[in-house]
Amino acid sequence: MAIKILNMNSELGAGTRGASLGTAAVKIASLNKRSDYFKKHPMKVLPDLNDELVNDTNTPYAKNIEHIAKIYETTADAVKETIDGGQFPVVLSGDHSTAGASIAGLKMAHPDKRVGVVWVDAHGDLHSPYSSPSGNVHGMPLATALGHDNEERKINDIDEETKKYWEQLKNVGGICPKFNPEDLVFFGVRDTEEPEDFIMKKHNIPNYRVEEVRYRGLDACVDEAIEKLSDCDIIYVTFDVDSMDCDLISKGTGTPVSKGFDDKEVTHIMKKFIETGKVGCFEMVEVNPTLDEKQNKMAETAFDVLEELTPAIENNI
Ligand code: DIR
Ligand code: MN
Ligand code: MN
Ligand code: MN
Repeated sequence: MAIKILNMNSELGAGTRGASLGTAAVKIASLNKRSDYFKKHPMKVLPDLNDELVNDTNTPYAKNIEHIAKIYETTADAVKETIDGGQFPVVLSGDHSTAGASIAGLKMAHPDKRVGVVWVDAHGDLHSPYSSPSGNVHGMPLATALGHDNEERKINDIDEETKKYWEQLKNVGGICPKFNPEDLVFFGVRDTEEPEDFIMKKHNIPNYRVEEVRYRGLDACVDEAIEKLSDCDIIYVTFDVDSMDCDLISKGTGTPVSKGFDDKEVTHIMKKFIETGKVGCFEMVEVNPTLDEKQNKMAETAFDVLEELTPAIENNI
């Protein structure tokens, strides 16, 4: 299937600004590699609200949530329209908060289908405003899609405004939940907080850690995860670049974490899911070139991964 790139330069969900420059950095990487990737594939730039930030202290347990609620609508609609138009949405976003919107758009396009989610990330992104220690919404996209508040691990007494917008995030497209925790698999998660561990344990969500993948082998782990999602009709794959090892690759991402995958490993993992033919949306997030200590290495690596995965999408879906 032909891909369409949806570029949402969101950065309001991250703790550090600069993720909005991620896609531009990936584009620079492609040009430096003399690739015509961004000429060959149509790209729609979605309006971000980065300049409209007024007061992020209003809602400290979900910073900028009012703006992020608008970004959710825009992103979900764009994903749905792309699918309805017979194209495959590749979402290139800034911070990871948009992933909840992309899952919403996928579900809106396929309301009767069972959605599975493959989350390649150093983080669990399962927080709600009730449980988040940072108030950064990029740590919450899975909770919006799963429709959970994690009441059992409530630490924040959230205000009415946050509550209102949080309900909006969970109900984008008028569907809540978009998918169920039994249809979620993690790869590379290694930096979580207790409220997230609680959810992972409660629902027995598999997390293929870097050591396990290397010990058992990539194929054994991915085959098992594919089997786990075998009852799903359609799969969303998300690639947070901090799933990769920040010491090996680069620290050009908002929350770099050591001991992650290398670029070949993440590519192999995601390619195998794409080869099932069931993937309906792919997203790549959290490149932040302002934090890159190796010039533009994170964006270059992210571009390599994207370029490797694209023919798999075009040929298998
Ligand atoms: C942390 C970091 N768990 C938080 N989350 C990140 O702020 O909620 N997710 N970076 O990608
Ligand atoms: Mn993430
Ligand atoms: Mn992450
Ligand atoms: Mn953390």
